[in-house]
Parts: sequence; structure tokens; C-alpha cells
Amino acid sequence: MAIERTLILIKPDGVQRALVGEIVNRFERTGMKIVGMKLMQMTPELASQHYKDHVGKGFYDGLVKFMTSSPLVALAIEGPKAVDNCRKLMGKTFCTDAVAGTIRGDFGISRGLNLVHGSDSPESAQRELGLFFQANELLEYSRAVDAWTQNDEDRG
Ligand code: IDP
Ligand code: MG
Repeated sequence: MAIERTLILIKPDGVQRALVGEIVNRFERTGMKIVGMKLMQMTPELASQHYKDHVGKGFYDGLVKFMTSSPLVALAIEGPKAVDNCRKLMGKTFCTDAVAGTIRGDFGISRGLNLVHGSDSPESAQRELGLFFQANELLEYSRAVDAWTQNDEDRG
């Protein structure tokens, strides 16, 4: 199975609400691997690059104001089908629609303040990881647990 990397952002509401550890845990406990991680403040320039597909939409200015208002945590997560797997863990875009058990369903009740960002395709992931991380900030390493979490052999 394809091992992918994806960009996750714990948005300013997640940091302000002291949910960083909780949210990191949701991804980490699946067996996916953290290969990059930083606390940072998003600039308007970075926001316009990151959200280039949303420029001009009605919610865009509010989105940039929110995303640049306070620090966020950027994570590079690696694992089998990491892009879709992370989106599944996040839940639907609006917390009001996200089901229980997902990050957005469990911790949010707002539409725009939805705690996390996750890349929506391997191509977006590659582009977005490049916006948030230098090449030397993305690490390659193995963990003993990988043999138990990222192995496709049928052990049935
Ligand atoms: P996603 O985060 O689930 O991929 P997108 O459609 O890519 O959702 O939208 C990016 C972000 O923009 C959302 O996570 C949310 O914070 C915000 N957003 C999208 N649509 C709306 C809206 O209609 N009202 C307010 N905020 C929105
Ligand atoms: Mg999106």
C-alpha cells in the first residue's frame, strides 16, 4: 500500500483551546508517523498561498483573519493512505456535520472554527508540505512499532 505524507494543521482554535496533545494523539495512535512538527504563526502571505483555491470566496477574508490570529501547529504525517486516513479522522468540514468519533465531531460545534486542516489529495499534500516545511525539516526514521502498524502481510 502506498505510504503517503500529508500536511495537518492544528488551527488557532485548537491551540487556544489546549487541544494540541489531544489532536496529535488522534493521528499518532493509529500508527501513522510524525515526520515534521512545528508551532508557528501563519502570515497573510502564507495563508494566500495555502488557501489559493479559496481566494475570492465569501468566507476567505474571515478564514485568513482566523488562521493568522494566533499560533498553529503544523504536522507532517506519514503512513499508508495518510491523506484519506487523516481526512477520515478529521471528519466533515463543518463541525455541525461531523460525526462523533472524529476530531471535528468530538471537539467542535462551529462551522468555520473547525480545529484542523488536512490536505485533500497527495498532490495538494506535496504542495502544502512545501509551504510549511523546509526539506531538512521532514525527517526519515524508523520505529520498532512500524512492523506492527504499517505491514500489509496477512497475519490472520
Ligand atoms: P476542508 O478544511 O474540510 O478541506 P475546505 O472546503 O477546503 O474544507 O475549506 C477550507 C476551510 O475554510 C474550512 O476548513 C473552514 O475553516 C473554512 N470554510 C470553508 N467553507 C466555509 C464557509 O462556508 N464558512 C466559513 N468557513 C468556511
Ligand atoms: Mg480543503
